[in-house]
Amino acid sequence: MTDATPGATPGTTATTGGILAADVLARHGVEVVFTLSGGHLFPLYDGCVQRGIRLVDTRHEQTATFAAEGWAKVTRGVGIAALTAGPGVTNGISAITAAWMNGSPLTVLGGRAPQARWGSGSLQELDHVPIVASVTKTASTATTTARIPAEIDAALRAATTPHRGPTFVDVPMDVFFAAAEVVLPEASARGESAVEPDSDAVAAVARLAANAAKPVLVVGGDVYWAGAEAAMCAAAEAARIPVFVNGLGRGTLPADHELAFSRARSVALKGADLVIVAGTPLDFRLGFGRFGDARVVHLADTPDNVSTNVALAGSAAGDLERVFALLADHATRGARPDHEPWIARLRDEEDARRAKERDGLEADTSPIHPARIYGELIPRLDRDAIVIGDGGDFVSYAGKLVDTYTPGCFLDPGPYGCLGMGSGYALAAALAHPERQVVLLLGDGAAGFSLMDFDTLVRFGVNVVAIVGNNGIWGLEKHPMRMIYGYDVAAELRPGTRYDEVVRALGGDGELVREPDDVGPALDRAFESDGPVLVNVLTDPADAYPRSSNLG
Ligand SMILES: Cc1ncc(C[n+]2csc(CCOP(=O)(O)OP(=O)(O)O)c2C)c(N)n1
Ligand SMILES: [Mg+2]
Repeated sequence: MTDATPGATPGTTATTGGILAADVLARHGVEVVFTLSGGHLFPLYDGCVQRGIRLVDTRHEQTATFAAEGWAKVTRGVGIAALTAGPGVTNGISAITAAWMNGSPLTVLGGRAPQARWGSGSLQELDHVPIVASVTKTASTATTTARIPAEIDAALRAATTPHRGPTFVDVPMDVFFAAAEVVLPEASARGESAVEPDSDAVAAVARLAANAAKPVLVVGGDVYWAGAEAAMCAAAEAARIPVFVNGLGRGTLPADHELAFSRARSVALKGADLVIVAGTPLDFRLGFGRFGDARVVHLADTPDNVSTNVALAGSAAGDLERVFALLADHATRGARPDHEPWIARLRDEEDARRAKERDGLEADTSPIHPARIYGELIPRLDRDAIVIGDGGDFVSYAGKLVDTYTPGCFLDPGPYGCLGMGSGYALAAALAHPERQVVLLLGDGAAGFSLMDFDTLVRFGVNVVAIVGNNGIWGLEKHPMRMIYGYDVAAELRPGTRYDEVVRALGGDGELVREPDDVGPALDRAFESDGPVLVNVLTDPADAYPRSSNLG
């Protein structure tokens, strides 16, 4: 070791692999690394301590990795998870896969058995790279200490370059502990690598929009990741196009904007003559891109992400902020049919459907109707409250009933649909935005995947209000199985389990609610309380969320 002086000036320096890794993270503005301890990672921990990067240690690598993805979702910066060799990395794979499907910028640093003895059967000796390769943009091993900065720098750049996604670097233990002299790479500015869209393609899309009488714009997560919400809003306003949001696109147009719609979605998508889908795949959430007789346009952040599911009337790929800026420019110049009758029709539909929701929101039946919980929660939410949904039917109600006004404020697992992301996302949201309300909605089934990580929420002293919709069943599986087979199996949980007492035992707070009128006061107490609180609401197991399909 030539120079491992704590606080040595970054630049040309001879220092340990762990400090080199931390230097690169710091240059990219990384403030927090989510992890769970393992000896393979000690040099990285030491580097983070030397360079002032906060280590947040969880109780499961799945939570650490979801927390890193959640950090990305609530900050739009890269999230970092450090996972120890072997089972540490494999425990993170569901969360890495979720980030892959969500296009979330995530870099996972893995420990790895020593290189010098590779093949001799060291503890936890596993080649992670081929295992994670199919769900990451890049996956590599830093084979020498001198390579660590370049490998991690490349991984961070790849993760944050559109189309964003997870990247992976593992570092053999002996390589991590050793020292090297390296010139550290310069960190790149955010968005530097965004691709300029083809202006002719955008002009063709603008012509389609200008000829449509009943257009609809569907906005997804890549608009959020691109920071393109203002440009999108300007384009929608200039072209007078009704907007629906999808996934992490929620909040890019505030729910109370005059062009924002949600409940009228099925009517709009069936009745439209043009559907422009921006920054989200034409997947099961969007009927695989088939919208009645409408022509379909796909706007994506890279050419590779333009859908091939359906014949498209038009498409454009590249920096979505630029795409919308160009569309707005075209819309302010040309003539177009009057969209106001179409907008008014959708507004009538929206209002009628909202009016029908009142019964559920105000239901005073016992056992409690899940919608009643939202009837109590919604008026207590700030405009920038971060709401996280981890569960089945209980969370489907939230997806429908909770309106989002601020970007990055409604977090669901995305198309991978992995239960168990809740505690990790909540941890990250509350650490990144300690001044905001963070509400974690949990099905009782979903709660079982990560309830132990309320210990982490307690240790880090974060304010999270968790609400369990406790129906004693895996509702989103039980009801559909009954419909198909006339009976169900493997769908029962124990009724009335005291998840609130689990959280109390871990050092947080919690209470049980059995009656509808007690929900509101319990939520008031939870929002006033310091640290994590779990409000365990016993709900009606007979209630099934009305849906047409859950498998896609
Ligand atoms: C990791 C994982 N395992 C299983 C599933 C399948 N699954 C989807 S919804 C659901 C039921 C969720 O039950 P709960 O959280 O209690 O919510 P409820 O539907 O009862 O409101 C299950 C098991 C999944 N999506 N993810
Ligand atoms: Mg349940």
